Amino acid sequence: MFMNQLQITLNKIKNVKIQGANAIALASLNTLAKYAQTLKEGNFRENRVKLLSAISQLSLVRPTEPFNQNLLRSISAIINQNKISAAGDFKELITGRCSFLKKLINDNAAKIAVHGSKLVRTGQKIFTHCHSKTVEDIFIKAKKQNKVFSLFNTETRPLFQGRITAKNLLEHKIPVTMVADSAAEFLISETSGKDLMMDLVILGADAILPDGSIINKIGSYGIALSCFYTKVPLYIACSLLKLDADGVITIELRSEQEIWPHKPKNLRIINFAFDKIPAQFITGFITEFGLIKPRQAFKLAKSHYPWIK
Ligand code: RUB
Repeated sequence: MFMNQLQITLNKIKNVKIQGANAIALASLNTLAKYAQTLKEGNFRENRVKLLSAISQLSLVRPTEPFNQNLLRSISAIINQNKISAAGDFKELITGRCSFLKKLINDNAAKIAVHGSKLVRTGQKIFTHCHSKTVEDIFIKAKKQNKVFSLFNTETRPLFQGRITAKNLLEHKIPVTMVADSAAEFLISETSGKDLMMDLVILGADAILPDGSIINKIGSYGIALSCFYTKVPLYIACSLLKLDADGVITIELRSEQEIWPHKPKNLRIINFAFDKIPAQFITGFITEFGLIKPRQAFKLAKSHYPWIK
């Protein structure tokens, strides 16, 4: 019965109905905690295999998500270290760890919102891309501090996550202007004119690499390049739990159908979900520990979260 619930979450994550690194990690932890409750007394080996298999499926459903993977890996490490046999103990262990990690995610997001809101000033034109809950929380926090600023964002094709950002921020009475993805670099540049040139760009991240570069929604590289060339500050808002300590990241390739459902037969389509922003283009990271330089991220993440692989 609950197998269905696991499958439902996996499908929602795969189909980007649940999207963004934070939401994916929270959905994984909620599902795993509920899944643990369905374990039956008796077969210790089977319970362990079931849990590890659920963790593995949740970890792999979006390959470019070290945040989700780091958190889930910490749970499989605990399962493997403990000599637990009773199903009741498994349930307690998994539920406890999932609650701890969910609290950590939410506490970190709240701290990032506070640190990030300090960068937002009245009168600014600020740009973002895709939908990042972390970035959205910064703008909502700044609005609650009575700062008056204008937000500009992209549609974020092919799945239009930019619409989620626009709708949510409009609900908080923040003025939003949307542009096509291909207009982003122009808008940020001086050529768009004084009234439209951006003052600040804040993006989210799916992964931090050991050299301080990051992985985020496809299109982020061009936006960062434009910021670098035009000298517009670019900040990345993300928890250091997004560190991919190996630095060997797979860029998720998604279905051709997302780009053109009934494409001509011989047309090849490559649908990259993410791209990479080199560290040199990034002004700073907005993290749970405050503003840091990209080169500081790896050491800081390892020292605060030694359990990251
Ligand atoms: C979402 C995306 C977001 C990051 C950060 O991509 O690239 O910027 O995941 O999000 P997708 P958050 O829509 O393909 O999941 O700050 O919410 O963790």
